[in-house]
Parts: sequence; C-alpha cells; structure tokens
Amino acid sequence: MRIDSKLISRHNEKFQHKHHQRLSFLQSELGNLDPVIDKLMKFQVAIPSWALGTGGTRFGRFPGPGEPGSLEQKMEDVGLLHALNRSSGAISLHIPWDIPKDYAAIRKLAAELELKFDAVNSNTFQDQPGQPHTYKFGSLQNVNKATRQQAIAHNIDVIRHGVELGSESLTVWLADGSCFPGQLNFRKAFQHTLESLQEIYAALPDNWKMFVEYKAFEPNFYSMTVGDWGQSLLYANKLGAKAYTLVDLGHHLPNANIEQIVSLLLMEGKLAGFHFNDSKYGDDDLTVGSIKPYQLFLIFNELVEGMDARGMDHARDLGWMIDASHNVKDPLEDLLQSVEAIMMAYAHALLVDRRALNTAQENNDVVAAQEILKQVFHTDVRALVAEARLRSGGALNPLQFFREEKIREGLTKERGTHTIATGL
Ligand SMILES: [Mn+2]
Repeated sequence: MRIDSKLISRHNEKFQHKHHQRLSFLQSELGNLDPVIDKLMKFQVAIPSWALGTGGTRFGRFPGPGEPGSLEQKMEDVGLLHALNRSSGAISLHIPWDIPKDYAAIRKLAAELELKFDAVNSNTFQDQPGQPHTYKFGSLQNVNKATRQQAIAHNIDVIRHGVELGSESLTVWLADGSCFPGQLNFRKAFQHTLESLQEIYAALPDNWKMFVEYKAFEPNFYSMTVGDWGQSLLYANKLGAKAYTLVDLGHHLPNANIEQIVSLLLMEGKLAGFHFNDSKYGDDDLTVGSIKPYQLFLIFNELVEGMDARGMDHARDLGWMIDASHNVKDPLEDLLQSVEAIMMAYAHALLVDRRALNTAQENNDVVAAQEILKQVFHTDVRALVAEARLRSGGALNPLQFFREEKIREGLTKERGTHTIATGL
C-alpha cells in the first residue's frame, strides 16, 4: 500500500491554521528556528524489520490483522511510516528472519520507498532448522570450537547479505553468558568471544563498522559475556578502529546513568549509536519516551553536546535505530509514537543554550544549570517537529492521518487477518 500525496496535502490543509498559530508562538518565544528545523529534517531513525509485527512475550502472542508476511511487505510498512513522518527513511534487517531472495528487486523497492538499509543484525540466540550445532550454551563464547565456527560463519554470511543491499554496519548482539555460578570460566568465555569477533571483524569491508551491543541480563541471568559498556568497549578497543559500542536503552541495570555512558563513549570516539526503546523494569521494549521522557532528553543533550564537540554530523555519524517490539498496540501506530518521541528529545537538545549551561557549570551554579535544562524540557516542541515534517512533505499529524485514512484496515484488506510477521 502506498499513500497518495494528495491525501497528505488535504490532511495538512485541515490542520494548517492551528499549526501556524503554534509555530508562530514558538518563534516569538525562541527566535529564528530554521537552523533547528533543518537539522530535524535531516535526522532519520531506522526501523527494525522485527518491530512491524505484534511482538510476543514468552507467555503468548496476539498477532494483529494485516501484519506484513514478507520482507517486501515489511519494507512497504516502513515506507508508509516514512511517507507520513519523513523521518523513518531506513530499515534494519535481521538475518535469518529477513533473507532477501532477489537483491536487485529489494534494492529497487527500497529506492521507490526512499529507504536505505541500516545495520544488518545477526542471530545466534536461536537455533535455526538444520543447523548442526546448538547455541544452548552460547555461540561465539562456546567451549566447542565447531559451534564457534558456525556462529562466525553466520555473521560473515550476514555481512555478505548486507553488502548486496548497501548496508554499512553489522550489529552483533550475543545472548551468550551463564545462568549459574561456576558454569563458565569468565576469562575463557571472554577470550573465545574476542577471537570469534576478530574473525568476523577481519571479514568486514573497508567502509563497514561493527557494532558490539551489550546487555546486563536476559536470557542469561548470572553473567552476560558482553554485559555492560565496559565489556563492550574492551572488545571494541581490542578489535580496532571499525568496532564500536552500541547502546540499547533497555539493556542496563535499573537506574544506570545512560547519559554519562553516552558522553564518555563519545569522548573516546567509540559510540556506535543507539537502539531506542523505553522500560520500567528491564528490557521491556516499550514505546520510546513512554516511561522516562526526561532521561531521553538528557541522553540527547549529551549526544548533541558530545557530537558538536567532535565536529560530528548528527544525522550521519552515528546509527539511530528503534529496537522495540511489544504485544498490545498496532505496531505502526507505536512506531509513529516512538519516532515522534525521538524527534522531540532531539529538538529539545538542539534548543539547549550551550553557552549559558557551560557558564553555569564553570561557576558551580547548580540551580542555573538545572533550570536551563528544565526550561527547555518543558517547552512544547511538537509544532517544531511538525514543521520539519511539513517542509519534508510529511503529514502534520501522522497518527491522526493513520487512523482517519484507515491505513490498518487497508492493509488488512490487502493482506488478510492472519498473517504473522517473523520476529520475536
Ligand atoms: Mn537492541
């Protein structure tokens, strides 16, 4: 399903008057906002192929109607999101859930939908049909060399698929670890993992990056072999210049100061990018900004400060992706909400008065520093984000458009009520 641009224009006309009132108010308060709007227009957040179907939990799964049943349909869903918000111009594929059968056709479809291929993701946390060795006791860390070789070969295969599509990075997230004390020799597990990653790293094309993602717990509950940013950074440093640490918001222990982690990884030139989601307790994979929007803003505040300090391009130099999948909302509505939350946090961070904040910090003026951040956080920037969408040809209110134009009903008519998207 493709969205007729005339429908978007009609929708925008309906909301134009109210929108301009809100934008004028912001401009009267904050001055010329064009530089901020330009940055918002360039910023793109990749959508993972596994977030387009209703996710399950280990207790059950309740698929919704009209879910995408193929890679092509998943790409069309991301194309729909991008047509509405103009900020979802990339898709991140998971291998083997989304192996393209015809690269040329997939590349052509991506070009039609104005989508790029973001990082490709390997999967050694599940056994695949016909696979000779099991990952029950880990993949790259496994005590059995043949199992490690199988996992290495899979990652190299994922790179090969990515090259065909024009991806430029491989994300490695490992479920490896242990569930009970004594189960693993930590040092041997680390060494095996490092040696395996080195073999994969050696297969990276020159222009590629490797993202080493960490996670504190789950599915292993005693130790994770890439358990925190320190361990990920150790691997990245030992691997070389093309290896980076990837931060997934849900992969920390409760109350971790993620904004500080981001700041220091940026300082070291080792931050790969982000997997956005939100959580109350653990790796809940909830909608971005639904639980802790202030934390999201503080993270973006450090991202903008740290990237500007290194002269980095906000839109290009880090990987931005959503990594969420849950079981109660329409996945497309949920992704529209997530992208909106990310754009708002980014807009807020762009509005921080850096010079005033620096002065407050240098003078130990704690109250002023806090007020500078709070003042921005409480500014309603929705009209600013909407204006960036409008100037890029998107819809002023994507969620309302999605509902009023009955997009899900249209997809259901096209695909039926019982399609099930591959993924978790
Ligand atoms: Mn992730």
